[in-house]
Amino acid sequence: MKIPARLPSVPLRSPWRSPLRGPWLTSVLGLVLLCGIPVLFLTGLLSYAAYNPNLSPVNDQTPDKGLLGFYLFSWPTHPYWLYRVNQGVHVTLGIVLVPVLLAKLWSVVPKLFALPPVRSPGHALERLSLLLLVGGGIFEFLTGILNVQLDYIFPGSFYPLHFYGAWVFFGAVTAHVAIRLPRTLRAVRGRDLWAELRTSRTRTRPEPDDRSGLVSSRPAEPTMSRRGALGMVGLGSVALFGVTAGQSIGGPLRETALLAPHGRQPGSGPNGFPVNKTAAYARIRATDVDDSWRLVVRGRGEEVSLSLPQLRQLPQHRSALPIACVEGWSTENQQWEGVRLADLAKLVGYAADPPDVFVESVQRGGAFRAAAMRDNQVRDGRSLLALRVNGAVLSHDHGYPARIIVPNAPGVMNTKWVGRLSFGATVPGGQS
Ligand SMILES: Nc1nc2c(c(=O)[nH]1)N[C@H]1C(S)=C(S)[C@@H](COP(=O)(O)O)O[C@H]1N2
Ligand SMILES: [Mo]
Repeated sequence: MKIPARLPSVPLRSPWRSPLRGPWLTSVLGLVLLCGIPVLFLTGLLSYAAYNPNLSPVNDQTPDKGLLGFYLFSWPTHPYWLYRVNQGVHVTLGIVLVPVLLAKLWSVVPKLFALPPVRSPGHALERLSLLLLVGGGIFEFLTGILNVQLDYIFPGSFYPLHFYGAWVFFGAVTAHVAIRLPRTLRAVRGRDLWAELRTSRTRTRPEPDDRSGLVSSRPAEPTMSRRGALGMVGLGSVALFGVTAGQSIGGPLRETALLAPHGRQPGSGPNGFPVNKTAAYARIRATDVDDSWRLVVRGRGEEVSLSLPQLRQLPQHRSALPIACVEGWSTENQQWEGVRLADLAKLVGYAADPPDVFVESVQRGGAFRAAAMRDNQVRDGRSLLALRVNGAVLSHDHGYPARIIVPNAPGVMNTKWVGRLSFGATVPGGQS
């Protein structure tokens, strides 16, 4: 197509002039997102279930999640690595898809600002669904990334925002796919991907205008080929993968996780693995955890108080478990050693079937100072009140004198600087 040097003046001159925009490019990017977003949704729902949010209001304060929480189940303790993998996939995939999401938004931007804004009731409905789609997508990616980067700037807690947002976003995605999939597949088949990847910038032509609203009505000369555009997005994703995945995979790759806010160099020795909140950050005073420290265990009308030497007198057990945080970073297996939660339940009247437990830290304020665990987690022989790790006493930052470690549980359940365990009907508002 020959582009006239001067276009005749038209009432609305589209400011969107990239010759790359068109249904094919949008559809290719859309299909990549279509593969990734369901995985994000599924791993997100599992991650939420892993909190046992029905043990509210301690674990989660999402109001009226009843309907959306229909699928919740008692989070299992087997396999012990499931949460670690689930969260690694969720966070890494979410970050890797960011360039694809941005490119997709760029490719449809003429439609988002199309005029007139509303042409008919049907068109109004479509625009509203696009608002939920685009708004929901940006919201989910933004809250997720901010949380991973420990930027808790959003109002209220991350969990309800990200959880409700996920349903809105996924609902909009489902509707969008239902409406657009045939057109998308047609558009993708309309051009040969391999031919496109061999087309240089100078031979790049706009897609034929199919009234999709994506193709520019007055395209400029290409400054890059479609191959270049897709390559840029792909390289962006690969680069993000490279600087993120190490925080979940661990080992020598931990050093490569440049974007990880936590523990690229967690130090050496038995306690040399990443710390989330340090003792100083959690404002644990020396006097909170000195020789005056006691563990209070409550149960069936009984209460016992144990000093650290007394805890050491109880049978000690080992379990090799990772810490896996909701933020995607995790540690390799650490060798924990301490007292079984089930044995502590026995001390306060639960000889056979230990119940749920409510765990409180000596930490006075701040998030994560308490958590509730279900009976299946208490019953597992690998669930410990750990006193030692990798053959040494716990460091202050890892929760000295005692912390919880439970297989397959989110890191946040592994309360540090534990002060009190309440077994039984002590979970405030519990509805297990
Ligand atoms: N008392 C207390 N326990 C806590 C936390 C906390 O801030 N305070 N952080 C939790 C979170 S979110 C995680 S991921 C793990 C991290 O354990 P680590 O710092 O030993 O790696 O501890 C958990 N236990
Ligand atoms: Mo965490």
